[in-house]
Amino acid sequence: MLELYDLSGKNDLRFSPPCWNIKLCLIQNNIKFTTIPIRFIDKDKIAFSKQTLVPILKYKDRFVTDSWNIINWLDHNYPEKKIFINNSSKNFSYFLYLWTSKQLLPILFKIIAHEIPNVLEGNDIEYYLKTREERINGPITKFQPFISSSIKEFRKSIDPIRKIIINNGFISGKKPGIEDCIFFGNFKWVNVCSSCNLLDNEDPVYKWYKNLLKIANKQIN
Ligand SMILES: N[C@@H](CCC(=O)N[C@@H](CS)C(=O)NCC(=O)O)C(=O)O
Repeated sequence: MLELYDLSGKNDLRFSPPCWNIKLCLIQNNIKFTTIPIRFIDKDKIAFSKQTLVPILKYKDRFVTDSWNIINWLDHNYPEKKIFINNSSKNFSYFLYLWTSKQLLPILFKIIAHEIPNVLEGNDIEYYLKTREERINGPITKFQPFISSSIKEFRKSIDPIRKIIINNGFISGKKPGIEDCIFFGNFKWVNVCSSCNLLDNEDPVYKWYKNLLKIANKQIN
C-alpha cells in the first residue's frame, strides 16, 4: 500500500496544500493509500528522504518527494488511471503547479500567516514562528493590515480559472481531473487554517471547491 507522509497539526488536522492535492488525486483515482502524520518538528521521521518537506510518497523501499514528482510517478505507475489525459493536460498541470507554488500560495500565506499557529501545538508553534518570521523578515502579523487587499488580489488572479470553471464546471473539463486536484490545495489550506472569506459564496469557484470537497471527504484514514 502507498504511504503518504502528510503534514499534521493540532488534533491531527491536515493542512498542507500540496499534501491535499495528492490526497485528492489518490482518492479521485481510487488508489488505496494510508497517511503518516508528520509534525513540522518530526524531521527525523522523514530523514530517509534526505530533504525536509512533505508530501513524500513511499512505496515499499522507494520514495518520491515533491507533489509534482509524485503526480508524475503516479501517472507512470498507474497508466490505466490516465492521470494526465494527454500531453497538453500534463503541460497545463505543470503550469498550475508552478503558478500555485510560486504565486498563489505566497498571496494566501499573507492572508493566513498569523492564524496558522492556531492549528499547531507544542514545539511546532515555535518552529513555525521562527522559520516563517526569518523568511519574511518580520513578525508573523506583518501582513495582517493588508488582508482585504490580498484577498482582492487573489480573487482577481484566479479570474482565468474562474472563467474555465464557469464554462466547463471543472478545470479539467466536465469532470474533475488532475488540474482540479492541483488547484484544490489553495482553498483547502485557507479553509482549514483561517476564518477569512477567501471566496464569496456566490463565486462559481466556491461551488467548484465544495464539489471537490465532497470527493476529498470520501476517504481519509
Ligand atoms: N513544492 C513542494 C512544496 C513542499 C512544501 O513546501 N511542503 C511544506 C508543507 S506545505 C513542508 O513540508 N514544510 C515543512 C517545513 O517548513 O519545515 C511540493 O509541491 O511538494
